[in-house]
Amino acid sequence: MAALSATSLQAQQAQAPGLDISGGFLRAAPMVSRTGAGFMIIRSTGPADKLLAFRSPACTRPELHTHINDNGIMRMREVPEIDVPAGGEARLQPGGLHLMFIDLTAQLTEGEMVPVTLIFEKAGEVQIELPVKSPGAMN
Ligand SMILES: [Cu+2]
Repeated sequence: MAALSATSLQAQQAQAPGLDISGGFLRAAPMVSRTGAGFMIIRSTGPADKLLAFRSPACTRPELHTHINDNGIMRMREVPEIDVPAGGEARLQPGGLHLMFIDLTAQLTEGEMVPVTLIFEKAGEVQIELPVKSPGAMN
C-alpha cells in the first residue's frame, strides 16, 4: 500500500475507527428509472461492525440492497444491515450487496462526485464521496 500513498487520498476512500473503505463508485441507472447503485469495499481493521443505513443528497429514499437468485432471475431485496466481520470485509459490488439510491434528486452525471454518509453501528457516521461511473461500470 505504501507505493500508493500519492494517490490514496482520493475522496472515494475513507477511514474510521476500525474501518477502511476503498474502491467506491456510484453507477447511474438508465435515465428513466431514477435510481442508482453504490459500491465499495468495507474492510474491518478491528472488531465486527454493521452498516445500518446511509444517506445522500442525491436521493430521497436510500436503501441497503442485495441480489438474490430467484429461480434463475436476479432480483433485488432490501436488507436491514450489512455485516462487516471482524478482520474481514464486506464487498458491495455489482450483482451483490449495494447502496440503492431511489428517487434521485437530480440526474447522475458521469464524472461527478456524490457525497454519501454511511451509518455504522460502532464506527458511527462516515463521510465518503463516490464518483459516478457509466451505467455498465463494474469496478
Ligand atoms: Cu438495488
